[in-house]
Amino acid sequence: MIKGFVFDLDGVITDTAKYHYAAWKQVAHDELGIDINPTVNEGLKGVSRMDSLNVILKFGGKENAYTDTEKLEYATEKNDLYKSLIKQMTPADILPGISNFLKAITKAGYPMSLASASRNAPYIIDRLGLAEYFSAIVDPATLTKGKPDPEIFEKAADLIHTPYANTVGLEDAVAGIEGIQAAGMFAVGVGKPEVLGKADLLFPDTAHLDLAKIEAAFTSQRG
Ligand code: G16
Ligand code: MG
Repeated sequence: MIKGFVFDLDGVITDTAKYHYAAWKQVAHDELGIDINPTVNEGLKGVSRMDSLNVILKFGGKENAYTDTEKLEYATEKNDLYKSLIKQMTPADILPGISNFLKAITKAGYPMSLASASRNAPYIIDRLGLAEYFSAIVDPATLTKGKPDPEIFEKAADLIHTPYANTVGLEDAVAGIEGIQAAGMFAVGVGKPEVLGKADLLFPDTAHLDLAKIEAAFTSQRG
């Protein structure tokens, strides 16, 4: 039986990707002379801040052009810009269906925690007015590896004291689905079958998330 839920943030609860993209686009153009596009942006989703910078530098053929100190400066500049953009977020930025889905999970008595790679996650959850639903938020600064490693999902489940085999993870990215499954959890995907075909259960978008369907699929696959 299901004992708890762990959630990704970007792409599942809200769309922060557009703000990350706007901030990286500006820093990449102004500071690095690299023009990124939506395809590059896809590769930044769920990826940590410094790893995102490395993806951009690789795309621009400048992997070895900067010192660690310079890279830290650019990452900080991006984050300052990003923070100024997310200041405008409100509960209207919660993705469709998510508020009701979180309410249904709470009503059913399952604990929830957040498995986001973003160091800004607590601030965003607060801006969205969703703090009451999450018992815990993983601190990405404590992680040694990024998704698809299962570490972030294991920490999220540990924080709500649920055995991995009885924990459901929600994700919109392939690396996230892989991490959830590597932790032995039940992976619920939000997105297209061509991309997230490996998920244990897939919904086309957040508006279609349905707790009863998740419980039924979990029971039929795991008992
Ligand atoms: C999110 C975004 C990534 C971002 C990462 C780190 O991951 O998808 O694009 O680079 O967080 O964010 P920050 O710079 O705020 O620490 P997730 O795991 O919520 O999908
Ligand atoms: Mg995501």
